[in-house]
Amino acid sequence: MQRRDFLTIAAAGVTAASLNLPAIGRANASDLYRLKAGKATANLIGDGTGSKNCWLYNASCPGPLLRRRKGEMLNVAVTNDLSTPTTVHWHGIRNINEMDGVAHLTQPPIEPGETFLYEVPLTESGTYWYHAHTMSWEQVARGLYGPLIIDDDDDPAVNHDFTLMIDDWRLDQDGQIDDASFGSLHDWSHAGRFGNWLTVNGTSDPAVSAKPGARLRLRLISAANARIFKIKIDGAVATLIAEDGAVCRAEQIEVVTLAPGQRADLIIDMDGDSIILQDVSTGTPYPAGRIIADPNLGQAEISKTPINLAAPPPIADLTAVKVIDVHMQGGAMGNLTEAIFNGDKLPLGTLAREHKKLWAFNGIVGDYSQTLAEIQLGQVVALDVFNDTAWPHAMHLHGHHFWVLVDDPTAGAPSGRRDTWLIAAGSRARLVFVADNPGLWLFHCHMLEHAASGMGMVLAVS
Ligand SMILES: [Cu+2]
Repeated sequence: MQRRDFLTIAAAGVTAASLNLPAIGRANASDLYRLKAGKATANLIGDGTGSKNCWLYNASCPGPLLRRRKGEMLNVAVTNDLSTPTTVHWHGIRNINEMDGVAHLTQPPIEPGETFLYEVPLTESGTYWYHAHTMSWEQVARGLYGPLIIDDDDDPAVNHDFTLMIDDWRLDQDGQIDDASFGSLHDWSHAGRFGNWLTVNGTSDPAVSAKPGARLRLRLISAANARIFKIKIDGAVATLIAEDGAVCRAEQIEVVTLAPGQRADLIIDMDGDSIILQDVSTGTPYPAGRIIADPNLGQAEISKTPINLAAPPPIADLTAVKVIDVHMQGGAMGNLTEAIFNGDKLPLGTLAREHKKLWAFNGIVGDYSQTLAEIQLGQVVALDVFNDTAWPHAMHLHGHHFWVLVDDPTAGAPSGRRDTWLIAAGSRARLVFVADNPGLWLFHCHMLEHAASGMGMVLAVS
C-alpha cells in the first residue's frame, strides 16, 4: 500500500496499440501448441524503451492466445529456455492432476533445456489463463503468463470478442523490471508485490476498433501478483455473464473487481462512439484501454435481444458436507505469534528472518508438502475460511470450482462458481465444492508473495 500511484515515466508519447493478441497456430498432425519460456524484451511502456529483463512465452507479452473448443484436448509442449526450473499451471481448468503444473507436487520441475508435454482435457468453456507455477512470485511478475480461451457452441453471438489481460509491473526509472525488489520481506509480509506501471495485453492504454453498433464480449483477466484491480467501464452498459470462466446470473455492472487470478466476461452493446476502461483501484483513474467505434469497419446491428445464458448450477446438497476450517493468520499487523514449521514451533520473528515464512493455516506454515485435509472422492466439502489477518487474500483452489457463501448479505456472494475468491481482512467465507476430481490439489492465496511465504496447503482427494 506504500506505492499507490503508478509512475508517470513516459506518460507522454505513448502510441495506441492494438488489443488484439497474437495467436499461435497448432501443428496440424497432433494439434500441438509449442511454448518456449525464455528471457525477452517487452515494450511495456510503449515508447520503444523496451524492458529487457522480462521472461516471456515465445517472446510474446502476454504469451500467445491458446484457443480451443470445449471437449477438445489442449496439448502444449513447454520448453524451458530459462536458467531456472519452471512449470505451467492452467488456471481454472478442472484438470487431471498430473497436468496441473505444480512443481514437486504434481510433476517434477521442467529443468533448463527440458521440454514437458501438457495434455489437458477441456471439459468446460470460458475464459482461463496459464502461468508459471514455480517461483511464481518472480516468474509471473516477469511475464510468464498468457490467455486460454475455450469456446462453446452455446456462447452468446457477438461481433467482436476481445481478451484483455491486465497486469501491473514494478519498473525502475529506466523502465526495466525492478530486480532489486524481488523477495522484499516488506512486500511478502504486507499486501504483496505491487507494480507501478499498468499494461493491458502487454502495453499501456491500448485502443482497438470496433464496428459501430457492435455487440462485444470482453474477457478481463488479471495477471497481477497482488494488486486488486477495479476496472471501471464508461460509455456503454456492461453485462457480467461469467466469472472465473463459469457462467453467472447476468447482471449489469459498472466496475469489475479483479483480484489476482480472477477473470470476468462482459457483454457490451456499443451504441456510442467509444468505451473507456480505467483502473480506479488507487482512487486516481488510470487508463486501461479504449474501444473506438470505426465506421470504416461497417455498421453492425445491435442485437437488442436478451443474452441467452444457461443458469448457473444450484449449490450442492449440504446435508452430508465435510467442513474444513481454515484459520488464516500472519503477516504484518496480524495476531500470529508463533507457528509450526517443519515440525518445530517457532516465533514469527524467527520464521520471517530465517525462513522467510510469514503466514499460517491453523497454526501451521503452509507449503506444498503440508496436507490441509484428506477428502473422499465425491464428497461435498466446505472450506470455512476465516481471514484473521490485516490483509485481503485471493484464495484459489486447483482442480475444482466452488460456490461462495458469506454471512454478510451485502458482501455480494457470486451467483456462479469461482476458482479464486477475495476474502477481506477480518472476514469469513464458506467455499463449497464437490470433490469429484482425484489428486493432490493446492488451496492457496493468489497474492503470489503470500503463497510463497506460507499461504498454501494441499487437499488430497481420493
Ligand atoms: Cu494473500
